[in-house]
Amino acid sequence: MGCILSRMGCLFTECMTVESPSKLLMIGLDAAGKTTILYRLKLSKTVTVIPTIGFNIETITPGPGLTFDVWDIGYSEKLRPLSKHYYPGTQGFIFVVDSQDQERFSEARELLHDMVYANEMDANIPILILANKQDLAGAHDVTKLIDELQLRDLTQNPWHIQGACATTGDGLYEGLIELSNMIREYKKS
Ligand SMILES: Nc1nc2c(ncn2[C@@H]2O[C@H](COP(=O)(O)OP(=O)(O)OP(=O)(O)O)[C@@H](O)[C@H]2O)c(=O)[nH]1
Ligand SMILES: [Mg+2]
Repeated sequence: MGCILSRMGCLFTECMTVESPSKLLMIGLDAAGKTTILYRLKLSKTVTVIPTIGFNIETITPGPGLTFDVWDIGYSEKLRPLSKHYYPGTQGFIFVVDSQDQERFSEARELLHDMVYANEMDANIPILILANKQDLAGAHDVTKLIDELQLRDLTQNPWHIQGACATTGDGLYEGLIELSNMIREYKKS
């Protein structure tokens, strides 16, 4: 009897242990589309956005079994040195790049690599790179962006690059599935 009660107790505890959502930090240059992505995922529609001062936080559930707390950090030269304060507790990064904005690829690359090699960051945190604005003429595809952003140099962190369009939602779900799989492996390690 005691044994049965004890097993029931264990089952009860398991049922009550709900895994908390993974914290994702979303970073990228201004106008890359971070806030548009956040609200596309949250509300399934395109909202009119203005440049973000500070940050937005939303819990999103893009699919069954997928729940994330997403921190969308507005890009501003003034706020940039503060970014590291958002790192603690982060289990995954989303780096958003405007795939059409060739003139700023080197700036985007610098931001990404600075973030990855920041001392405060765990060396194994998975990164999803969203190659956003694929709907625009002249947008670079993921193969070109792997070179432009020098992703092969990111040898410590697992990463995945996904073409996306925030205004239609194309590619966002697929990217988050990959990120979720990488986070599962990361949590095991
Ligand atoms: N055509 C197109 N436009 C997009 C897409 N994603 C975002 N935009 C537009 O790009 C502009 C900037 O988007 P935001 O979401 O404000 O960019 P952000 O990265 O949050 O910028 P900051 O808050 O300044 O850091 C807006 O006019 C969006 O409508 C996309 O996939 N395709
Ligand atoms: Mg924004």
